[in-house]
Amino acid sequence: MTVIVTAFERSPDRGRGLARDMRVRWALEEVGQPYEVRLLSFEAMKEPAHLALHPFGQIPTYEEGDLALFESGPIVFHIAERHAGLLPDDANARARAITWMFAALNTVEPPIFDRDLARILEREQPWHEQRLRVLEDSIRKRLAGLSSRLGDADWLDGAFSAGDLLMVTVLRRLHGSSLLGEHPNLSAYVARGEARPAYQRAFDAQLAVFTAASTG
Ligand code: GTB
Repeated sequence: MTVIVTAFERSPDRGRGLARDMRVRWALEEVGQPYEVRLLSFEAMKEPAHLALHPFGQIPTYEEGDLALFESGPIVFHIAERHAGLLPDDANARARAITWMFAALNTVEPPIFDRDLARILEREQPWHEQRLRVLEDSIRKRLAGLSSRLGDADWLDGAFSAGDLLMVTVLRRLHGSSLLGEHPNLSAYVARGEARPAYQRAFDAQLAVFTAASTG
């Protein structure tokens, strides 16, 4: 059955793979599931046809036959549950991998995403610097906990899992800031994720969309 994922027609990240379709593409590549992409303009995302798939008018969505999902976390979870390769078979190890998926999205991503938003939307505010410091303190606390848990392991809990996949996509947003560099083991962890062939196929696919939109 054909899987269809939605993505930005023209991603504001200019092909850096920071939009959340990237994690869905990566998961599909990891499990060897082919997919098609429906590209959407910002206007099309708010039209009834897309709102029927996504109540908040965002990307990504996932369609597979008569199943339609929104939210990158549950989409990656669905892919990981249906195909081998992203969740361990052992029940306890599986529960721990799922815990890391939630930790990436609920605990680590919020201050990282808020910092990016603040840098874009609140730059002119008189309290901008103060807010940035608060968010960066919060990120530092999360990274310290994560770094100490990861230690010198390759992945968060044994073999690479959907928990690592989500965590790496979250940490990638810190590229270009010194925050990640404060923890060499986390920088190496992100680099390890990005070196995976499935990651590279997903990255190249989303970059090709941006390149085509820029040259077309
Ligand atoms: N919680 C949802 C999920 O995980 O799927 C969040 C989905 C979401 O934020 N989607 C964004 C979107 O559709 C794109 S990914 N925004 C359009 C809108 O809300 O109208 C967020 C994103 C946007 C831009 C960049 N960037 O330019 O770097 C990175 C990430």
